[in-house]
Amino acid sequence: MLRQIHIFKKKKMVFTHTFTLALGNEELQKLFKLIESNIKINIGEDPLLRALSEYQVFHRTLEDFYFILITDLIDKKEEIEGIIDKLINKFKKIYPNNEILNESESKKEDFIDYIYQLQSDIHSKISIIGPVNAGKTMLYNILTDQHKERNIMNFAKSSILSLYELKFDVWDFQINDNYALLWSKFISGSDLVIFIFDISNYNLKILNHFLNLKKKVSNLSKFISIANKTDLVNIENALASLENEMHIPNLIHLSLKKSDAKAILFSEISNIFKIKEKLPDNYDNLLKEAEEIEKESNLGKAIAKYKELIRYLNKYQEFTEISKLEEKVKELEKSLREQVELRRKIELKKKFAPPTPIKFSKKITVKPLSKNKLDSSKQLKSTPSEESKEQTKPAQTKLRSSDIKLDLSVLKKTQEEIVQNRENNEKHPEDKFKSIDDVPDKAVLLQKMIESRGSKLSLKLCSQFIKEMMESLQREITLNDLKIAADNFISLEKQ
Ligand SMILES: Nc1nc2c(ncn2[C@@H]2O[C@H](COP(=O)(O)OP(=O)(O)OP(=O)(O)O)[C@@H](O)[C@H]2O)c(=O)[nH]1
Ligand SMILES: [Mg+2]
Repeated sequence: MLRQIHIFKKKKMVFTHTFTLALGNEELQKLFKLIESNIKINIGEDPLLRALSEYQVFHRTLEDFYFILITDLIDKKEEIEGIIDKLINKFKKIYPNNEILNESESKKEDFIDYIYQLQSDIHSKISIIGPVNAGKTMLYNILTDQHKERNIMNFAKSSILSLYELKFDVWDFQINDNYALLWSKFISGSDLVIFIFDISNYNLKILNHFLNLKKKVSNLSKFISIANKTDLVNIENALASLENEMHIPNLIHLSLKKSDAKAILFSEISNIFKIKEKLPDNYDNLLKEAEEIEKESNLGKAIAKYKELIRYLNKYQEFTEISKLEEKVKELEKSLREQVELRRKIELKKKFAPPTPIKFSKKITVKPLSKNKLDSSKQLKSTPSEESKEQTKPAQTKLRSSDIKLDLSVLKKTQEEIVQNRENNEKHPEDKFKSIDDVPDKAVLLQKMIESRGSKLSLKLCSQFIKEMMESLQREITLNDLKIAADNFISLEKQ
């Protein structure tokens, strides 16, 4: 049975249709990656992929396009190859420009009509087996419309079952013989085998014969067993005594003479094929809800809501809708990241202010540090301002010495890194200048220095920082100050 058709262009899914549920979105993306990395395989069963799931995967490339078909294990390779040929021919006819996404809806409808045609051309087969007089023909009549009934040679009849938008060929055996040799031919190639027997009158040996036949001839087919004519027995007792004798897989019980039989059968068949249900009506409301939240600019909540909808859509394998929402989530996540980044930069800018210890109103000279001379007492000299001299000289001196030590550890480390970088011949934009007087624009240089160290800071923040640094140091900035500032920024960002 043709379950799904997916078309990718480059890495993007440009068309998808699910007749019956098969691969979910994640499996599909994984599968596409595998196919993409192995494009030499043009068509056929890829043993690796086949082992991944209970389906067969067929794929073929056409220029930038990948056509991927998912079918049941029972489907024959030659038949699906024929289907892919037809599909690609139609595709080329409808989309001669090799473009599908921006084309009209009516073209898409034509294409979908055509793939439904292909689905019915495959003639997915349901065969009804069971002992003489079990109720097989009655079941066949309930399931099919018999208008387009055809004879399969002299041993079977076949007619169409329409289930949702899918079509199946149902076969009914015409020979009144439990052991007829033609049973094998009758069963072979079935997508589904329905085994029906009379629960009021059965023979264990004959039941076993049919179960074995199915296993032997068409092991990959799906299977439903029906204990029929429950109107003639006490069903609990009958099932209990059958259970004592043998186990019959996937067993349901009903009476074809009862009015609910048709509904039960349709539901069982839909379930076993995992026929795709239509999206429930409330989907539109759920989507509107998510869009409202997005309008309120509550990005986090909107993302969560859209992701919930994606999970919901996955259940119905509505891939086109899923990709739309995934795009939306990506967009929102990007905006959210930008917001967070902006907030972080603002926070970082606050942290990036000159170290507090050198902020108190003292003049601090930062002398160039050499690798070998990193003694704190020699590196920094602070000259108390007139104002602070008068006020709290002893306390401030005490505070200063410990704070300077703290600062020095940063300076020492940064200085070592600078020397190390030089030794490693790492080129930074500041290397071009001998002194700060040669620098045309300090803010631009600081920005470049930060960039050369692998990060970013806006020009506005750079010039604001230089201004604050000068105010705090109460002197002109040196090249070394800028290096320390840039390195300090990078180390803060890594925290
Ligand atoms: N009481 C009762 N009779 C049923 C039920 N289902 C089928 N029958 C009857 O069982 C008989 C056989 O039904 P068929 O549908 O012809 O059975 P079959 O398996 O096609 O039989 P052959 O083709 O002759 O092997 C008919 O008389 C049906 O009316 C049921 O649920 N309850
Ligand atoms: Mg019959």
